[in-house]
Amino acid sequence: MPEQERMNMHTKIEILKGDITKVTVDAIVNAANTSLLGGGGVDGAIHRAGGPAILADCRKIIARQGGCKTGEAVITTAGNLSAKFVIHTVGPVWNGGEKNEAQKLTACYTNALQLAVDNACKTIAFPCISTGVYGYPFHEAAKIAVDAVMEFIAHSDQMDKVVFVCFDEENFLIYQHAMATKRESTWD
Ligand code: AR6
Repeated sequence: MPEQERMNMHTKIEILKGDITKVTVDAIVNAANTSLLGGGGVDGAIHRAGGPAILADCRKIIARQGGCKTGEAVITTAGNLSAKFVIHTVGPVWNGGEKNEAQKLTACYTNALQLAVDNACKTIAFPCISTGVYGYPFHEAAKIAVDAVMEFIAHSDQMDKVVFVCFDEENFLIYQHAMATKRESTWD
C-alpha cells in the first residue's frame, strides 16, 4: 500500500500567531527548563496565566523525579488556563548543532504528543520550543517541529488537532513555509 494511504488523514494542523495561553486546547505545551521551577518567555507566561497550581504540581514532580531531562516531557494541571493540562518539555540549548540538538528537539515534540495521547487529549498547542532564550535557529527548529508532528500523526489518529503557536511574525511565516514544503514533499 502506498505510504499516503496508510497515513492518518484525520488530524488537523493549524499555525496561529499570538499568545499560547489564550488558545483553547486540551493541552498547552510549555518550553520549560530542567528545574521545572519556571522562568521567562513562554514558561513565565504560562505560569502567570495558569496561577500557582501549576508550580505546585511541578514541585510534586520534582520531589518524585528531580525535574525533567532535555527532550523529555511531564504533565501538570493547567490551573486557571482553559486547557486541561500543561505539558512541560525541555528543549535543547542551541550549541552549534553538534550536540544532538535536533534529536532532542524532535523528542520534545514526540514525547509531548505521546503524553497528550496517554491523557486522552484530543487537541494540543505547541510554542516554538527552544527558539527564544535557548537560541535554536528558527528555520531548523520549524522543520523539526513540523517533521516530528507529521511523523507522529502519520502513525496515530488519536489527536484531532495540533496547533503551532508562533509568538512573532517571523516564526509564523517560517512555519507556514515549513508546513507547505512538508505537504508538497509528502503528497507529491
Ligand atoms: N505564547 C507563545 N509563544 C511565546 C510566548 C507566549 N506567550 N512567549 C514567548 N513565546 P522561550 P526556549 C515564544 O525563550 O527558547 C524560559 O526561561 C518565543 O518568542 O520561552 O525554549 C524557560 O524557563 C519563542 O519563539 O523558550 C527556559 O529556561 C518561543 O516561545 C528557557 O526559557 C520559545 O522561547 C527555554 O528557552
